[in-house]
Amino acid sequence: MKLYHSPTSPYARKVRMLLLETGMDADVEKQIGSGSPVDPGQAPLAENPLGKVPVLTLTDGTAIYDSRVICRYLDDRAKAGLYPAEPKLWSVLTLEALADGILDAALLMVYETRIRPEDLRYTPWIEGQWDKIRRAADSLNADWMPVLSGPMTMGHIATACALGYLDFRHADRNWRLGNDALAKWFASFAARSSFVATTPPAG
Ligand SMILES: N[C@@H](CCC(=O)N[C@@H](CS)C(=O)NCC(=O)O)C(=O)O
Repeated sequence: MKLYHSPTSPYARKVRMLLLETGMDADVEKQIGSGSPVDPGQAPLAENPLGKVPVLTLTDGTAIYDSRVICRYLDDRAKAGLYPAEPKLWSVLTLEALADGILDAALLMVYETRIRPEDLRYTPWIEGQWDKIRRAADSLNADWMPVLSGPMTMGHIATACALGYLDFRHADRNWRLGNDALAKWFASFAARSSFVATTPPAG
C-alpha cells in the first residue's frame, strides 16, 4: 500500500498516527503528494480528482480517500477497534467530524492568507472560520470530555490532530483560553509517541 501525504497535512497525520498506533506503519510506503487549490503541484490527481491528500492506494491500484475513509479502512484491516461497534460508533464518528470541521476551517484560513492576494481578502469571512473553530473547541471542552477521557478511538486521534494543527498554524489565536479541561487532555495525549513522531516540520 502507498500513502500520498504531506508532512504538514493534519488529515494525513490522522492516518500516520493510526498506522503507528496499530503497528501497520511498515506496511505502507509514504509518498509526498502535496498541492494547493491554485497549484496541484505533486498532488496525486490520477488517484484523487479532488487533488487532496491523504490518498491510500492498495496493492491492486484501488485508491481510497479521504482521511475518514482511509482511517476506517485501515482500522478495519488491523481489527484495532478505533471505530467501536454501534451505538458508540455514532459518537466517535461525530467527534471525528467535529475535529475534521476544525481542520477544514483552519485550513481555509491558511489558504486565505497564503494563497489569496491581500486586496481580495475578506476579514469577516476569515473571522467566521475562526468562530467555527472557537465554538468547536468550546464544545470539545464542555461536551466531549467524558468521551475523550475514555478508551482511545479515532475521535481522540482526530481531535489531537486538530488541536495540534491549531498550535501549528494559529497559535496566536489561543484555543486554550477558557478550555482548561481540553488543554489538560491535549497535554497528556500529545505525549504519545505516535503524535510526537508525526510532528509537522516548521514552515
Ligand atoms: N476531507 C479531506 C481533506 C483533505 C485536505 O484538504 N487536504 C489538504 C492538505 S492538508 C489538501 O490536499 N489540499 C489541497 C487542495 O485543497 O487542493 C480529508 O479528510 O482527507
